[in-house]
Amino acid sequence: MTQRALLLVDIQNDFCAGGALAVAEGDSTVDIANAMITWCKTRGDAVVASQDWHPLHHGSFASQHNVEPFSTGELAGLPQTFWPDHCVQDSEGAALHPLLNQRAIDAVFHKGENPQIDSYSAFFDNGQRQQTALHGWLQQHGIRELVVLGLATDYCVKFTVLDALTLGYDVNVITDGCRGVNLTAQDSPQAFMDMAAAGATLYTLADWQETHA
Ligand code: VGL
Ligand code: ZN
Repeated sequence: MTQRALLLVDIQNDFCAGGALAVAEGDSTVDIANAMITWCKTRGDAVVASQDWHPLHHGSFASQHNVEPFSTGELAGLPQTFWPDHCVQDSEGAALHPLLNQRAIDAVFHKGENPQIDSYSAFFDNGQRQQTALHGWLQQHGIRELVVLGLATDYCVKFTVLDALTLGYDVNVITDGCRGVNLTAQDSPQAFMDMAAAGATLYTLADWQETHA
């Protein structure tokens, strides 16, 4: 059997209720994440997580440009949505959700540390210029298959999944373990379609458990 890892994307306070960039029902990803963690640990799969981890004056923050949050512009020569200040390094908002079973996580990978460029994918920044340590870690552990869930469907989950496919991983997405920002209503359904079209296999938690008994 190929080595597999569960990849938990950005299940952080700022993307959950009361957070700076709260995603509707963001907290509801936690129970699904914990169920998958238990499932994976039982089988000896690795469990890793990404964490959006911005310096105080990150260029993706609307506050840095004196523009309204959720307005659009350019950063590092790329189209950029400017976000409320969120996931500032070492802040409470950047912490992983307190109910997430963090003891089970084997390694955490930070992204978005370079103030000049945003980083949705857990593998690369948005310009594909620099890489996080995630791919190297997975390679070192012989991992070829990923199960992905987390926040947000239409940003970090989507770009993480697309990069993972490009890097050659077999990628499964647990759809009910994801929630989206949905700046427009169709963004999350569209993101799931984009991931599937690129080669990801979509499951609900129940589907996954039934088909992988
Ligand atoms: C994310 C917007 C800005 C995410 C991170 O985790 O999906 N979205 N930073
Ligand atoms: Zn961010």
